[in-house]
Amino acid sequence: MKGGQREGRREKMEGRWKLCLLPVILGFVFAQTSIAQPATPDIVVSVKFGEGGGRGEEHMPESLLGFPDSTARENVPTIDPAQVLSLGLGGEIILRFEQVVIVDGPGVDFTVFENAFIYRIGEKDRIYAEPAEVAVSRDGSVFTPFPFDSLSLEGCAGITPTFGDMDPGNPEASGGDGFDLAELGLDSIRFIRIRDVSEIVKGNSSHPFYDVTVNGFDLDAVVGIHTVRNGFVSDVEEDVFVESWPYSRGAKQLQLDLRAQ
Ligand SMILES: [Ca+2]
Ligand SMILES: [Ca+2]
Repeated sequence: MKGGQREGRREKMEGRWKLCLLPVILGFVFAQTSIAQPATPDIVVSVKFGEGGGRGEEHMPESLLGFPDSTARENVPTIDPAQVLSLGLGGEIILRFEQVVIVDGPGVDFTVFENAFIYRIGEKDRIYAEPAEVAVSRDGSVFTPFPFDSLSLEGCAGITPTFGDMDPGNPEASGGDGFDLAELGLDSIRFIRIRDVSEIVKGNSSHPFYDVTVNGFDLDAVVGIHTVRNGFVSDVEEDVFVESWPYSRGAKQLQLDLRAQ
């Protein structure tokens, strides 16, 4: 075999080896960057209560930064103030994921748990819904809302009961309302804003979900399903809220850690 041919064959073999290794390398990178365990938010960035809101305020942020209340069932809503926070009519809350970023994976990327429940009038089952618009953001200032239907409430949070005895990381089983970033064309987000829109139900006695006692969204939990640990998504904007985080798990320590970096 001539030197040139041998050289050519060696390059070809190396090329094949590299091709063989490619899936292994890609698999490793994939395993490193995704998919982390289901994750919950780390920080309540801000809360604005609407009329009738504020119940459970003394238990936040802890009440909102874990998995949903394990005792919640489809006809036994969570009313424990240590588990849910009432936003009130038109109230709003912004949550931040600090340790992970939520990314667009197949299907639902995060689930919002309220205390919607099923009740019976005559022979008919009805859902007691206190709906909210859900919006997401990468940087904490520009939010993109998920569209919703004001009659069917499809696209809102606060319409599907919670199955607290099921895996909160499995949207098929957990209940709650799931949101898919692909619907907005976004690949990753860090902030979730939940804004009560119960007025569209309460203010219209012919609305399919009308109930005179509706008084605003009650947040139990938010769970990120597709998440990536911090540092693996470099293009997510850092925020400007460090100085003003009012409610977070170990807020002070987190600020010190970040400043030290
Ligand atoms: Ca809770
Ligand atoms: Ca998705």
